[in-house]
Amino acid sequence: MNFGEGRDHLTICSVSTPMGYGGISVIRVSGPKSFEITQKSLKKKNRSFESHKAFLDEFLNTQTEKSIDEVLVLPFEAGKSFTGERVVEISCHGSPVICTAILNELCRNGCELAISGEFTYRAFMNDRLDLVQAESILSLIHSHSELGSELALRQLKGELSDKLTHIKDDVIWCLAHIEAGIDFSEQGITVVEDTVLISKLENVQNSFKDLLDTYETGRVLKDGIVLVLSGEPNVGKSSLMNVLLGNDRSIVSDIAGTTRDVIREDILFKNLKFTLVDTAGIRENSNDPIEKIGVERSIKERQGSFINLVILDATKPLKDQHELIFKDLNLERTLFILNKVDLLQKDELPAKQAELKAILGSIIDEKPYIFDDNSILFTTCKRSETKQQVLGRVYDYWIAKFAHIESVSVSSARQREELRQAYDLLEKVIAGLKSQLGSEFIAFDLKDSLMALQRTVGEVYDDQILDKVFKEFCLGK
Ligand SMILES: Nc1nc2c(ncn2[C@@H]2O[C@H](COP(=O)(O)OP(=O)(O)OP(=O)(O)O)[C@@H](O)[C@H]2O)c(=O)[nH]1
Ligand SMILES: [Mg+2]
Repeated sequence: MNFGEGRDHLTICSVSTPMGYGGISVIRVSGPKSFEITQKSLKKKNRSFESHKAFLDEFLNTQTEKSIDEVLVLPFEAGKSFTGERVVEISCHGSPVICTAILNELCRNGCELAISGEFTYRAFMNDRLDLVQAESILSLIHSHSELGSELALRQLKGELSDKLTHIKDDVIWCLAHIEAGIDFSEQGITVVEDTVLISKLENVQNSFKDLLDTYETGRVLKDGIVLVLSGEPNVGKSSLMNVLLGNDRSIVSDIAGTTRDVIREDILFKNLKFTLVDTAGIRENSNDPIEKIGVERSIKERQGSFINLVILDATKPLKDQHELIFKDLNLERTLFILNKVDLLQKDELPAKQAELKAILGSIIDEKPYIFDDNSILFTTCKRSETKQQVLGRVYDYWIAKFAHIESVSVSSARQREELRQAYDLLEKVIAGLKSQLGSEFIAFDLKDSLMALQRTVGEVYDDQILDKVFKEFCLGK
Protein backbone atom coordinates (compact mmCIF):
# COMPACT_ATOMS: atom_id res chain seq x y z
CA MET A 1 0.00 0.00 0.00
CA ASN A 2 1.27 3.48 -0.80
CA PHE A 3 -1.74 5.78 -0.55
CA GLY A 4 0.18 8.68 0.90
CA GLU A 5 3.06 8.69 -1.55
CA GLY A 6 2.17 11.56 -3.86
CA ARG A 7 -1.40 10.37 -4.41
CA ASP A 8 -3.23 12.85 -2.19
CA HIS A 9 -3.78 15.39 -4.98
CA LEU A 10 -5.00 12.75 -7.45
CA THR A 11 -8.60 12.29 -8.47
CA ILE A 12 -9.29 8.58 -8.17
CA CYS A 13 -12.01 6.31 -9.53
CA SER A 14 -13.19 2.75 -9.08
CA VAL A 15 -16.25 0.55 -9.36
CA SER A 16 -17.72 0.45 -5.84
CA THR A 17 -20.20 -2.38 -6.41
CA PRO A 18 -19.04 -5.99 -7.05
CA MET A 19 -17.72 -6.40 -10.60
CA GLY A 20 -20.27 -8.52 -12.47
CA TYR A 21 -23.68 -8.48 -14.11
CA GLY A 22 -26.58 -6.87 -12.25
CA GLY A 23 -29.26 -4.21 -12.29
CA ILE A 24 -26.85 -1.36 -11.73
CA SER A 25 -23.19 -0.72 -10.89
CA VAL A 26 -21.86 2.36 -9.14
CA ILE A 27 -18.59 4.02 -10.04
CA ARG A 28 -17.13 6.38 -7.52
CA VAL A 29 -14.89 9.31 -8.41
CA SER A 30 -13.16 11.27 -5.63
CA GLY A 31 -10.71 14.16 -5.66
CA PRO A 32 -10.41 17.83 -6.54
CA LYS A 33 -11.13 17.34 -10.25
CA SER A 34 -13.95 14.82 -9.96
CA PHE A 35 -16.67 17.26 -11.15
CA GLU A 36 -14.78 18.56 -14.19
CA ILE A 37 -13.48 15.15 -15.28
CA THR A 38 -16.99 13.66 -15.13
CA GLN A 39 -18.45 16.67 -16.88
CA LYS A 40 -16.15 16.19 -19.89
CA SER A 41 -17.84 12.88 -20.76
CA LEU A 42 -21.47 13.90 -20.32
CA LYS A 43 -23.65 14.51 -23.32
CA LYS A 44 -25.19 17.69 -21.95
CA LYS A 45 -22.36 20.20 -21.80
CA ASN A 46 -21.82 22.91 -19.17
CA ARG A 47 -24.18 21.32 -16.71
CA SER A 48 -23.86 22.69 -13.17
CA PHE A 49 -23.14 20.12 -10.47
CA GLU A 50 -25.20 20.68 -7.34
CA SER A 51 -24.30 18.71 -4.21
CA HIS A 52 -26.67 15.80 -3.44
CA LYS A 53 -28.80 16.45 -6.56
CA ALA A 54 -28.86 13.50 -8.95
CA PHE A 55 -29.49 13.89 -12.70
CA LEU A 56 -29.81 11.62 -15.70
CA ASP A 57 -27.45 11.96 -18.66
CA GLU A 58 -25.51 9.99 -21.22
CA PHE A 59 -21.91 9.06 -20.60
CA LEU A 60 -19.84 9.35 -23.77
CA ASN A 61 -16.57 8.05 -25.07
CA THR A 62 -15.03 11.42 -25.92
CA GLN A 63 -12.72 9.88 -28.51
CA THR A 64 -15.45 8.29 -30.60
CA GLU A 65 -18.29 10.58 -29.43
CA LYS A 66 -20.34 7.39 -28.98
CA SER A 67 -22.55 6.90 -25.94
CA ILE A 68 -21.32 4.28 -23.46
CA ASP A 69 -24.45 4.17 -21.28
CA GLU A 70 -27.31 6.14 -19.84
CA VAL A 71 -26.19 7.07 -16.31
CA LEU A 72 -27.43 8.66 -13.12
CA VAL A 73 -24.90 11.16 -11.77
CA LEU A 74 -24.85 12.12 -8.09
CA PRO A 75 -22.33 14.83 -7.09
CA PHE A 76 -21.19 15.53 -3.51
CA GLU A 77 -19.43 18.79 -2.68
CA ALA A 78 -16.15 18.71 -0.67
CA GLY A 79 -16.86 18.44 3.04
CA LYS A 80 -20.23 16.80 2.36
CA SER A 81 -19.04 13.48 0.99
CA PHE A 82 -17.80 10.13 2.34
CA THR A 83 -14.15 10.95 1.59
CA GLY A 84 -14.46 14.63 2.47
CA GLU A 85 -13.41 15.52 -1.08
CA ARG A 86 -15.50 16.34 -4.14
CA VAL A 87 -17.12 13.02 -5.07
CA VAL A 88 -19.25 11.89 -7.98
CA GLU A 89 -21.16 8.62 -7.94
CA ILE A 90 -22.08 7.39 -11.41
CA SER A 91 -24.75 4.69 -11.55
CA CYS A 92 -24.70 2.77 -14.82
CA HIS A 93 -26.16 -0.53 -15.99
CA GLY A 94 -24.52 -3.46 -14.21
CA SER A 95 -22.07 -4.84 -16.73
CA PRO A 96 -18.27 -5.23 -16.49
CA VAL A 97 -17.99 -4.02 -20.12
CA ILE A 98 -19.82 -0.75 -19.40
CA CYS A 99 -17.94 -0.21 -16.12
CA THR A 100 -14.56 -0.77 -17.78
CA ALA A 101 -15.45 1.62 -20.63
CA ILE A 102 -16.49 4.35 -18.14
CA LEU A 103 -13.33 3.83 -16.06
CA ASN A 104 -11.17 4.02 -19.20
CA GLU A 105 -12.88 7.23 -20.20
CA LEU A 106 -12.41 8.76 -16.72
CA CYS A 107 -8.73 7.80 -16.71
CA ARG A 108 -8.23 9.27 -20.18
CA ASN A 109 -9.52 12.57 -18.84
CA GLY A 110 -7.27 12.71 -15.77
CA CYS A 111 -8.42 10.16 -13.15
CA GLU A 112 -6.24 7.45 -11.65
CA LEU A 113 -7.57 4.03 -10.68
CA ALA A 114 -8.05 3.83 -6.89
CA ILE A 115 -6.09 1.36 -4.76
CA SER A 116 -8.09 -1.02 -2.49
CA GLY A 117 -9.34 0.88 0.56
CA GLU A 118 -8.22 4.27 -0.80
CA PHE A 119 -11.65 5.93 -0.48
CA THR A 120 -11.88 4.95 3.20
CA TYR A 121 -8.24 5.96 3.68
CA ARG A 122 -9.06 9.43 2.33
CA ALA A 123 -12.13 9.62 4.59
CA PHE A 124 -9.83 8.84 7.53
CA MET A 125 -7.17 11.37 6.46
CA ASN A 126 -9.87 14.05 6.04
CA ASP A 127 -11.25 13.35 9.55
CA ARG A 128 -14.55 12.01 8.24
CA LEU A 129 -14.09 8.95 10.46
CA ASP A 130 -11.56 7.53 12.90
CA LEU A 131 -9.73 4.23 12.63
CA VAL A 132 -12.28 2.30 14.72
CA GLN A 133 -15.05 3.54 12.42
CA ALA A 134 -12.99 2.68 9.32
CA GLU A 135 -12.60 -0.87 10.62
CA SER A 136 -16.32 -1.08 11.31
CA ILE A 137 -17.05 -0.45 7.61
CA LEU A 138 -15.13 -3.60 6.82
CA SER A 139 -17.00 -5.51 9.53
CA LEU A 140 -20.30 -4.21 8.19
CA ILE A 141 -19.55 -5.42 4.68
CA HIS A 142 -18.28 -8.80 5.83
CA SER A 143 -20.68 -9.41 8.69
CA HIS A 144 -22.30 -12.84 8.64
CA SER A 145 -25.28 -12.13 10.82
CA GLU A 146 -27.84 -9.52 11.73
CA LEU A 147 -26.34 -9.14 15.21
CA GLY A 148 -22.89 -8.69 13.66
CA SER A 149 -23.99 -5.97 11.28
CA GLU A 150 -25.90 -4.26 14.12
CA LEU A 151 -22.67 -4.10 16.13
CA ALA A 152 -20.66 -2.84 13.14
CA LEU A 153 -23.23 -0.12 12.50
CA ARG A 154 -23.09 1.01 16.13
CA GLN A 155 -19.31 1.25 15.82
CA LEU A 156 -19.60 3.14 12.54
CA LYS A 157 -21.88 5.64 14.23
CA GLY A 158 -19.12 6.17 16.77
CA GLU A 159 -20.36 4.41 19.94
CA LEU A 160 -17.06 2.67 20.61
CA SER A 161 -15.07 5.75 19.61
CA ASP A 162 -17.09 7.86 22.09
CA LYS A 163 -16.34 5.38 24.87
CA LEU A 164 -12.64 5.48 24.04
CA THR A 165 -12.69 9.30 23.97
CA HIS A 166 -14.13 9.41 27.51
CA ILE A 167 -11.42 7.06 28.73
CA LYS A 168 -8.78 9.12 26.94
CA ASP A 169 -10.02 12.37 28.54
CA ASP A 170 -9.59 10.81 31.99
CA VAL A 171 -6.06 9.65 31.15
CA ILE A 172 -5.17 13.12 29.85
CA TRP A 173 -6.55 14.70 33.04
CA CYS A 174 -4.35 12.44 35.18
CA LEU A 175 -1.29 13.03 32.98
CA ALA A 176 -1.75 16.80 33.10
CA HIS A 177 -1.95 16.72 36.90
CA ILE A 178 1.09 14.47 37.27
CA GLU A 179 3.11 16.71 34.94
CA ALA A 180 1.97 19.85 36.75
CA GLY A 181 3.02 18.13 39.98
CA ILE A 182 6.54 17.69 38.57
CA ASP A 183 6.72 21.41 37.72
CA PHE A 184 5.48 22.57 41.13
CA SER A 185 7.24 19.96 43.27
CA GLU A 186 10.27 22.21 43.84
CA GLN A 187 7.99 24.78 45.46
CA GLY A 188 6.51 22.07 47.67
CA ILE A 189 3.06 22.37 46.12
CA THR A 190 0.94 19.23 45.71
CA VAL A 191 -1.33 19.58 42.68
CA VAL A 192 -3.38 16.46 43.32
CA GLU A 193 -3.21 13.73 45.94
CA ASP A 194 -1.92 10.33 44.75
CA THR A 195 -5.05 8.69 46.19
CA VAL A 196 -7.21 10.77 43.84
CA LEU A 197 -5.06 9.80 40.87
CA ILE A 198 -5.08 6.13 41.86
CA SER A 199 -8.84 6.03 42.21
CA LYS A 200 -9.36 7.81 38.88
CA LEU A 201 -6.89 5.53 37.08
CA GLU A 202 -8.44 2.43 38.64
CA ASN A 203 -11.78 3.52 37.21
CA VAL A 204 -10.13 3.97 33.83
CA GLN A 205 -8.60 0.53 34.15
CA ASN A 206 -12.01 -0.98 34.90
CA SER A 207 -13.43 0.65 31.79
CA PHE A 208 -10.55 -0.85 29.81
CA LYS A 209 -11.23 -4.23 31.30
CA ASP A 210 -14.94 -4.03 30.44
CA LEU A 211 -14.02 -3.21 26.86
CA LEU A 212 -11.43 -5.99 26.59
CA ASP A 213 -14.02 -8.43 27.96
CA THR A 214 -16.29 -7.59 25.03
CA TYR A 215 -13.74 -8.81 22.48
CA GLU A 216 -14.98 -12.37 22.70
CA THR A 217 -18.50 -11.22 21.82
CA GLY A 218 -17.23 -8.91 19.11
CA ARG A 219 -15.24 -11.70 17.53
CA VAL A 220 -18.20 -14.10 17.57
CA LEU A 221 -20.57 -11.50 16.14
CA LYS A 222 -18.05 -10.82 13.39
CA ASP A 223 -16.77 -14.31 12.61
CA GLY A 224 -19.33 -16.66 14.17
CA ILE A 225 -19.07 -19.62 16.54
CA VAL A 226 -16.77 -22.48 15.54
CA LEU A 227 -18.31 -25.70 16.83
CA VAL A 228 -16.12 -28.81 16.63
CA LEU A 229 -17.73 -32.27 16.88
CA SER A 230 -15.31 -34.85 18.25
CA GLY A 231 -15.45 -38.27 19.86
CA GLU A 232 -14.62 -41.93 19.29
CA PRO A 233 -15.35 -43.55 15.92
CA ASN A 234 -18.97 -44.58 15.31
CA VAL A 235 -20.58 -42.51 18.08
CA GLY A 236 -22.62 -40.47 15.56
CA LYS A 237 -20.55 -37.31 14.93
CA SER A 238 -21.29 -37.23 11.21
CA SER A 239 -24.93 -38.13 11.81
CA LEU A 240 -25.21 -35.20 14.21
CA MET A 241 -23.39 -32.90 11.78
CA ASN A 242 -25.99 -33.78 9.14
CA VAL A 243 -28.89 -33.22 11.52
CA LEU A 244 -27.51 -29.80 12.48
CA LEU A 245 -26.99 -28.87 8.84
CA GLY A 246 -30.29 -30.30 7.69
CA ASN A 247 -28.64 -32.23 4.84
CA ASP A 248 -26.46 -35.28 4.21
CA ARG A 249 -23.11 -33.51 3.93
CA SER A 250 -21.02 -36.09 5.86
CA ILE A 251 -20.87 -39.78 5.01
CA VAL A 252 -22.48 -41.90 7.73
CA SER A 253 -21.89 -45.64 8.12
CA ASP A 254 -21.65 -48.24 10.84
CA ILE A 255 -18.00 -48.85 9.93
CA ALA A 256 -15.75 -47.24 12.55
CA GLY A 257 -13.38 -44.77 10.92
CA THR A 258 -15.72 -43.56 8.17
CA THR A 259 -14.78 -39.88 8.41
CA ARG A 260 -11.11 -39.39 7.62
CA ASP A 261 -10.70 -35.67 7.18
CA VAL A 262 -12.10 -32.46 8.64
CA ILE A 263 -15.41 -31.32 7.13
CA ARG A 264 -16.48 -27.72 7.62
CA GLU A 265 -19.85 -26.11 6.88
CA ASP A 266 -21.46 -22.80 7.83
CA ILE A 267 -25.07 -22.27 8.90
CA LEU A 268 -27.05 -19.42 10.38
CA PHE A 269 -28.91 -20.02 13.63
CA LYS A 270 -30.62 -17.27 15.66
CA ASN A 271 -28.91 -14.66 13.48
CA LEU A 272 -25.48 -16.00 14.31
CA LYS A 273 -23.07 -17.80 12.03
CA PHE A 274 -22.05 -21.28 13.21
CA THR A 275 -19.15 -23.08 11.55
CA LEU A 276 -19.75 -26.79 12.15
CA VAL A 277 -16.68 -29.00 12.00
CA ASP A 278 -17.02 -32.78 11.68
CA THR A 279 -13.83 -34.69 12.51
CA ALA A 280 -12.38 -38.17 12.27
CA GLY A 281 -13.11 -40.43 15.24
CA ILE A 282 -10.38 -40.23 17.87
CA ARG A 283 -8.82 -43.55 18.90
CA GLU A 284 -5.42 -44.74 19.98
CA ASN A 285 -3.30 -47.49 18.49
CA SER A 286 -4.57 -47.27 14.96
CA ASN A 287 -2.23 -48.94 12.49
CA ASP A 288 -3.61 -47.01 9.59
CA PRO A 289 -1.29 -44.04 8.85
CA ILE A 290 -4.08 -42.02 7.19
CA GLU A 291 -6.39 -42.52 10.17
CA LYS A 292 -3.56 -41.39 12.44
CA ILE A 293 -3.29 -38.10 10.51
CA GLY A 294 -7.08 -37.74 10.78
CA VAL A 295 -6.92 -38.19 14.56
CA GLU A 296 -4.15 -35.58 14.87
CA ARG A 297 -6.28 -33.16 12.87
CA SER A 298 -9.32 -33.82 15.07
CA ILE A 299 -7.34 -33.01 18.20
CA LYS A 300 -5.92 -29.85 16.61
CA GLU A 301 -9.40 -28.68 15.56
CA ARG A 302 -10.68 -29.12 19.10
CA GLN A 303 -7.93 -26.90 20.42
CA GLY A 304 -8.84 -24.06 18.06
CA SER A 305 -12.59 -24.31 18.49
CA PHE A 306 -14.83 -21.82 20.22
CA ILE A 307 -17.06 -24.54 21.64
CA ASN A 308 -16.46 -28.30 21.62
CA LEU A 309 -19.19 -30.85 21.27
CA VAL A 310 -17.85 -34.12 22.63
CA ILE A 311 -20.09 -36.92 21.38
CA LEU A 312 -20.36 -40.15 23.37
CA ASP A 313 -22.29 -43.32 22.56
CA ALA A 314 -24.84 -43.55 25.38
CA THR A 315 -25.50 -47.22 24.62
CA LYS A 316 -21.95 -48.20 25.61
CA PRO A 317 -20.19 -48.00 28.98
CA LEU A 318 -18.71 -44.50 29.04
CA LYS A 319 -15.59 -45.53 30.89
CA ASP A 320 -14.61 -47.66 27.90
CA GLN A 321 -14.69 -44.65 25.62
CA HIS A 322 -11.16 -43.74 25.31
CA GLU A 323 -9.10 -41.52 27.58
CA LEU A 324 -7.98 -39.48 24.60
CA ILE A 325 -11.51 -38.18 24.23
CA PHE A 326 -11.30 -36.43 27.58
CA LYS A 327 -7.67 -35.38 27.30
CA ASP A 328 -6.69 -31.70 27.03
CA LEU A 329 -10.26 -30.50 26.86
CA ASN A 330 -11.05 -26.92 27.72
CA LEU A 331 -14.01 -27.84 29.90
CA GLU A 332 -15.29 -24.32 30.12
CA ARG A 333 -15.93 -24.51 26.40
CA THR A 334 -17.20 -28.08 26.17
CA LEU A 335 -20.67 -29.57 25.93
CA PHE A 336 -21.09 -33.34 26.21
CA ILE A 337 -23.53 -35.12 23.97
CA LEU A 338 -24.80 -38.55 25.00
CA ASN A 339 -26.03 -39.78 21.65
CA LYS A 340 -28.23 -42.67 20.45
CA VAL A 341 -30.66 -42.35 23.36
CA ASP A 342 -33.40 -43.76 21.12
CA LEU A 343 -31.78 -47.13 21.89
CA LEU A 344 -32.06 -46.61 25.67
CA GLN A 345 -34.94 -46.76 28.12
CA LYS A 346 -35.86 -43.43 29.70
CA ASP A 347 -35.07 -44.68 33.20
CA GLU A 348 -31.48 -45.44 32.16
CA LEU A 349 -30.66 -41.77 31.54
CA PRO A 350 -29.98 -40.55 35.12
CA ALA A 351 -27.46 -43.36 35.61
CA LYS A 352 -25.72 -42.37 32.38
CA GLN A 353 -25.48 -38.77 33.50
CA ALA A 354 -24.07 -39.84 36.86
CA GLU A 355 -21.53 -42.05 35.09
CA LEU A 356 -20.31 -39.15 32.93
CA LYS A 357 -20.09 -36.84 35.92
CA ALA A 358 -18.02 -39.43 37.79
CA ILE A 359 -15.59 -39.70 34.87
CA LEU A 360 -15.30 -35.94 34.61
CA GLY A 361 -14.81 -35.68 38.36
CA SER A 362 -11.92 -38.13 38.17
CA ILE A 363 -10.12 -36.37 35.33
CA ILE A 364 -10.47 -32.85 36.63
CA ASP A 365 -8.18 -32.94 39.56
CA GLU A 366 -5.93 -29.92 39.51
CA LYS A 367 -8.42 -27.06 39.15
CA PRO A 368 -11.82 -27.09 40.82
CA TYR A 369 -14.50 -27.05 38.16
CA ILE A 370 -18.15 -26.74 38.99
CA PHE A 371 -19.79 -29.02 36.52
CA ASP A 372 -22.96 -27.70 35.08
CA ASP A 373 -25.82 -30.05 34.16
CA ASN A 374 -26.53 -27.74 31.23
CA SER A 375 -23.31 -28.99 29.67
CA ILE A 376 -24.74 -32.51 29.18
CA LEU A 377 -27.30 -33.25 26.49
CA PHE A 378 -29.08 -36.47 25.57
CA THR A 379 -29.63 -36.68 21.83
CA THR A 380 -30.73 -38.90 19.02
CA CYS A 381 -29.90 -38.33 15.38
CA LYS A 382 -33.13 -40.04 14.43
CA ARG A 383 -35.10 -36.84 15.10
CA SER A 384 -34.77 -33.50 13.30
CA GLU A 385 -35.72 -31.61 16.52
CA THR A 386 -32.20 -32.43 17.73
CA LYS A 387 -30.93 -29.47 15.66
CA GLN A 388 -32.95 -26.97 17.70
CA GLN A 389 -32.05 -28.76 20.93
CA VAL A 390 -28.26 -28.75 20.34
CA LEU A 391 -27.77 -25.37 18.66
CA GLY A 392 -30.24 -23.76 21.08
CA ARG A 393 -28.20 -25.08 24.01
CA VAL A 394 -24.90 -23.89 22.46
CA TYR A 395 -26.41 -20.46 21.84
CA ASP A 396 -27.73 -20.19 25.43
CA TYR A 397 -24.40 -21.41 26.78
CA TRP A 398 -22.57 -18.73 24.78
CA ILE A 399 -24.96 -16.01 25.91
CA ALA A 400 -24.67 -17.05 29.57
CA LYS A 401 -20.90 -17.47 29.67
CA PHE A 402 -19.33 -15.14 27.17
CA ALA A 403 -21.68 -12.66 25.55
CA HIS A 404 -21.96 -8.91 26.15
CA ILE A 405 -24.54 -8.14 23.51
CA GLU A 406 -26.01 -5.11 25.23
CA SER A 407 -22.78 -3.12 25.08
CA VAL A 408 -20.75 -2.12 22.06
CA SER A 409 -17.84 -4.52 21.58
CA VAL A 410 -14.25 -4.44 20.50
CA SER A 411 -14.18 -6.65 17.43
CA SER A 412 -10.79 -6.28 15.78
CA ALA A 413 -7.60 -7.98 16.92
CA ARG A 414 -5.72 -4.72 16.28
CA GLN A 415 -7.99 -2.75 18.62
CA ARG A 416 -7.65 -5.40 21.29
CA GLU A 417 -3.83 -5.46 20.98
CA GLU A 418 -3.61 -1.67 21.45
CA LEU A 419 -6.11 -1.64 24.33
CA ARG A 420 -4.31 -4.49 26.05
CA GLN A 421 -1.07 -2.50 25.86
CA ALA A 422 -2.76 0.61 27.22
CA TYR A 423 -4.23 -1.49 30.05
CA ASP A 424 -0.90 -3.12 30.99
CA LEU A 425 0.88 0.24 31.05
CA LEU A 426 -1.86 1.67 33.25
CA GLU A 427 -1.33 -1.18 35.67
CA LYS A 428 2.35 -0.20 35.85
CA VAL A 429 1.36 3.43 36.47
CA ILE A 430 -0.98 2.51 39.34
CA ALA A 431 1.65 0.25 40.90
CA GLY A 432 4.16 3.10 40.54
CA LEU A 433 1.83 5.55 42.27
CA LYS A 434 1.17 3.09 45.09
CA SER A 435 4.90 2.53 45.67
CA GLN A 436 5.59 6.28 45.36
CA LEU A 437 7.82 5.94 42.33
CA GLY A 438 9.20 9.19 40.88
CA SER A 439 6.58 11.22 39.02
CA GLU A 440 8.77 11.42 35.88
CA PHE A 441 8.68 7.62 35.49
CA ILE A 442 4.96 7.49 36.15
CA ALA A 443 4.28 10.22 33.59
CA PHE A 444 6.43 8.37 31.07
CA ASP A 445 4.36 5.15 31.31
CA LEU A 446 1.09 7.05 31.36
CA LYS A 447 2.09 8.84 28.15
CA ASP A 448 2.78 5.47 26.53
CA SER A 449 -0.60 4.21 27.69
CA LEU A 450 -2.24 7.30 26.21
CA MET A 451 -0.37 6.73 22.94
CA ALA A 452 -1.71 3.17 22.71
CA LEU A 453 -5.21 4.56 23.22
CA GLN A 454 -4.65 7.19 20.57
CA ARG A 455 -3.37 4.54 18.18
CA THR A 456 -6.58 2.58 18.71
CA VAL A 457 -8.71 5.36 17.27
CA GLY A 458 -6.02 6.53 14.84
CA GLU A 459 -5.18 9.90 16.43
CA VAL A 460 -1.61 8.67 16.34
CA TYR A 461 -0.61 6.38 13.51
CA ASP A 462 2.20 5.24 11.31
CA ASP A 463 2.34 3.43 7.98
CA GLN A 464 2.35 0.06 9.71
CA ILE A 465 -0.95 0.72 11.49
CA LEU A 466 -2.62 2.09 8.37
CA ASP A 467 -1.28 -0.82 6.36
CA LYS A 468 -2.79 -3.25 8.87
CA VAL A 469 -6.20 -1.61 8.67
CA PHE A 470 -6.57 -0.70 5.01
CA LYS A 471 -4.94 -3.71 3.37
CA GLU A 472 -8.06 -5.71 4.30
CA PHE A 473 -10.31 -3.48 2.20
CA CYS A 474 -11.57 -4.37 -1.23
CA LEU A 475 -11.32 -2.24 -4.34
CA GLY A 476 -13.82 0.60 -4.51
CA LYS A 477 -14.21 0.93 -0.72
N1 LIG B 1 -29.94 -45.54 16.72
C1 LIG B 1 -29.12 -44.55 16.43
N2 LIG B 1 -28.09 -44.74 15.58
C2 LIG B 1 -27.26 -43.69 15.34
C3 LIG B 1 -27.45 -42.42 15.92
N3 LIG B 1 -26.45 -41.62 15.50
C4 LIG B 1 -25.69 -42.34 14.66
N4 LIG B 1 -26.17 -43.60 14.55
C5 LIG B 1 -25.60 -44.68 13.76
O1 LIG B 1 -24.25 -44.92 14.21
C6 LIG B 1 -23.44 -45.29 13.11
C7 LIG B 1 -22.22 -44.38 13.06
O2 LIG B 1 -22.64 -43.08 12.73
P1 LIG B 1 -21.65 -41.98 12.16
O3 LIG B 1 -22.42 -40.71 12.15
O4 LIG B 1 -21.04 -42.40 10.88
O5 LIG B 1 -20.56 -41.96 13.29
P2 LIG B 1 -19.20 -41.12 13.38
O6 LIG B 1 -19.02 -40.77 14.79
O7 LIG B 1 -19.20 -40.03 12.39
O8 LIG B 1 -18.13 -42.21 12.97
P3 LIG B 1 -16.66 -42.05 12.33
O9 LIG B 1 -16.78 -41.14 11.17
O10 LIG B 1 -16.33 -43.42 11.95
O11 LIG B 1 -15.77 -41.53 13.39
C8 LIG B 1 -24.31 -45.23 11.87
O12 LIG B 1 -24.77 -46.51 11.57
C9 LIG B 1 -25.46 -44.32 12.29
O13 LIG B 1 -26.66 -44.58 11.59
C10 LIG B 1 -28.56 -42.26 16.83
O14 LIG B 1 -28.80 -41.20 17.40
N5 LIG B 1 -29.34 -43.35 17.03
MG1 LIG C 1 -18.01 -39.61 10.81
